[in-house]
Amino acid sequence: MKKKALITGITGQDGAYLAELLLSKNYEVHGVKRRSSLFNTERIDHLYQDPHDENRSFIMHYGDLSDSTNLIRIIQQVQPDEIYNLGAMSHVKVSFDTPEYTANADGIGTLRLLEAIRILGLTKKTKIYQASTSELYGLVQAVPQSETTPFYPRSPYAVAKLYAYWITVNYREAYDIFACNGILFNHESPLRGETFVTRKITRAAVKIAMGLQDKLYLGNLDSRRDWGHAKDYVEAMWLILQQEKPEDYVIATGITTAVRDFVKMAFGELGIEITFEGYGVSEKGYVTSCRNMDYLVEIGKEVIAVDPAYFRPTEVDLLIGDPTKAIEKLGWQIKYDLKMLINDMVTSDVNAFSKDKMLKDLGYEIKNQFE
Ligand code: NDP
Ligand code: GDR
Repeated sequence: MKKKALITGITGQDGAYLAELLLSKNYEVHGVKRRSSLFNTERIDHLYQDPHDENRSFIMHYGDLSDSTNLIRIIQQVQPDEIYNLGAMSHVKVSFDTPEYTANADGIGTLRLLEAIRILGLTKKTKIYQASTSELYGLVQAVPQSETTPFYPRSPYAVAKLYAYWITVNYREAYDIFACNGILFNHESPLRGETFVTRKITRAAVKIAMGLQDKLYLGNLDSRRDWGHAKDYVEAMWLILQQEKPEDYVIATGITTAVRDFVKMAFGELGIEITFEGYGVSEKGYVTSCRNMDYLVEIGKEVIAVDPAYFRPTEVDLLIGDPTKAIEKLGWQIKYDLKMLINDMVTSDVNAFSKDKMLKDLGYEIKNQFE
């Protein structure tokens, strides 16, 4: 019998990589997908299997973390061995605009899944992974941050995830559910949403190099993040649920980098050198050299500027995780360093935008997108 996994947030970055991983391990994979007015399955379309195929192992269910009746019905029908709760309103800045919805989906959504397991009598059968986050650490208490570092959340998103973290621990202790938190630090990939800072930067660097965009506006260039590759991180999610005892784990690289340096590295991957001048909102980034003959960016051109619209009411300045427990207990391995991650993202964006560049060169108008 194949193991069955249910993934909420399957249409997101991590959902797509995790679905691929579990299918490669011969799981029957079920995903919860929200109804949207346009297709929202681009990241998993390559995994599609015809619903008329009786032996298919990739199955989608319409659903939403705000609807407990729907979650109970799906879990009853699927009877999963493992649930991965990756669904969330995951954008920290947007959570300040939609705090109540964020609390509902990210906080109470987790409770709804745990209650569904209990109501359906699956506490001995179904293991659950909760997508917890380094945002829980928020205002720096100590570094590097480990499983024992105190939390101090700094956004409606992080506060909602704090509830989800503790309700997961509580249901583990109260009802003996195999429920675990993965406290994952930032992880990125070519599938990363376009409004998170890394993907915003790699896309813009490529578009600027190709003459498709003039300038990139960013917020806080000083904040530091511990960035890893999503492919490595979904391996950790799976490992966490394969242990004998349910426990919580920090997943991180242990290396931190400022947003400003990520910008330099992304442009550097394209052979373009950027120098920053000025301070705070007046800081700007200029092109100081271009080694790649395919890209005709002007030397001295101002390509980076700060727009305070991207500042957060409360910021998380420094994240750096200590993955010792995961490495020692799970045998988790980090395969991508930051340079490899950036190379993967930039290469993918070069492929994606080469078509736009060709169309522009032929005289077609290229539409801009909201960022
Ligand atoms: P994404 O934003 O890429 O994906 C989020 C997923 O959740 C999407 O599939 C989205 O659906 C779905 N979703 C949103 N709201 C609901 C809802 N109300 N009901 C059901 N599904 C919903 O996030 P990531 O893949 O990057 O992250 C996965 C999880 O890990 C999230 O919970 C995130 O908070 C957490 N996390 C992420 C980290 C990171 O660095 N990436 C680090 C630590 C934690 P749709 O496609 O329709 O929008
Ligand atoms: P984060 O990721 O908030 O850490 O949450 P994001 O990429 O949005 O921001 C990282 C840092 O970059 C600064 N920044 C900008 N951020 C965005 N989005 N856009 C900008 O223009 C910009 N300029 C500077 C931010 O201020 C911040 O300091 C991510 C999400 O995936 C969460 O779901 C997850 O829990 C955490 O990572 C770990």
